[in-house]
Amino acid sequence: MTASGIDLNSAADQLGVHYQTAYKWVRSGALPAQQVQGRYVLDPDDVAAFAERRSSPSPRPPRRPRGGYEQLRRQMTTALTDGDERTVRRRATDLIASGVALTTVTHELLVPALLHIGSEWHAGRLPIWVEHRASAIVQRLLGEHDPNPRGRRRGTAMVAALSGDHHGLPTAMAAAALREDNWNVHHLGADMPADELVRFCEQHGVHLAVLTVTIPEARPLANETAERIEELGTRALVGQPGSTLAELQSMARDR
Ligand code: B12
Repeated sequence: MTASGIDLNSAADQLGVHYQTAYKWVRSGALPAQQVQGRYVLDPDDVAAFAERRSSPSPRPPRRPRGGYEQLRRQMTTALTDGDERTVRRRATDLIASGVALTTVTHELLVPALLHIGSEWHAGRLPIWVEHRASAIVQRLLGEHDPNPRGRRRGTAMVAALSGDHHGLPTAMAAAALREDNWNVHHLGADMPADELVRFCEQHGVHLAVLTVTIPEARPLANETAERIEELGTRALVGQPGSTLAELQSMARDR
């Protein structure tokens, strides 16, 4: 510590990094510092502001593939329908590696493909195993790219669908979207008994309960369970088919 500021060693300690890392930030201009008699001196306010910037979640820039999503959407739908897992993985992994958020890949490509497969199955044009195979591919993909962003967590969330609703995939999508938005998430999947869910929230310091609904029969129980969870003082959100992951992220952030 000097009279007018702190030295680089103290700044590195405050930032929780090695001296060399802090030195690199100073050299690159990211961390402001002055040289006084051959030594770096840093303003404590600059160090605190830098620490704040580092700990706050950095939303990914909304990148778009050059040709937009339309063509990719068609390719993804065909690949998922055909069970061509290699193409599905390659397309998704390339996008994610180029900076596109997993939530965007899910919303722009995977959700439309699943909606298409669901309606083709409903119309009798696709057998049920196509739906099962596509679900399994998407499930693996989401697991493989499970987000773990930098920055402080917003709080602890729980995501589940209630007993009778076997659609686990939308719960996995919601869990991934919340993780990508810096929530610590307990993903309990589908077909969860209401009493267990309420008890879980009570015992695990859950700040936000997210109940996914995919079939209309599941809605009354989801609403009733959300009320029970709210009575514990925990916020509860209930989704519905067609509600988006961006809506979920924004509702979750609202206090
Ligand atoms: C895959 C699938 C299955 C798989 C599920 C596998 C799995 N692991 O999830 C299996 C084969 C098990 C299955 C079973 C059945 N299915 Co199904 N299934 C589908 C399919 C193709 C995709 C489901 C999905 O992942 N949806 C997620 C995305 C694609 O859609 P979404 O609903 O908009 O979800 C978003 C929101 O939920 C949001 N979200 C999630 N949580 C939250 C929370 C908040 C707060 C917010 C804001 C947003 C949010 O995130 C999602 C992504 O954006 C749909 C087609 C469809 N239209 O959805 C049919 C569909 C849902 N199934 C249907 C049916 C009928 C069934 C069965 C009854 C079939 C049968 N006779 O056995 C059973 C039901 C079993 C049960 N009791 O639940 C119907 C439902 C019709 C209806 N309105 O009731 C659909 C719509 C197909 C159709 N077109 O007819 N299914």
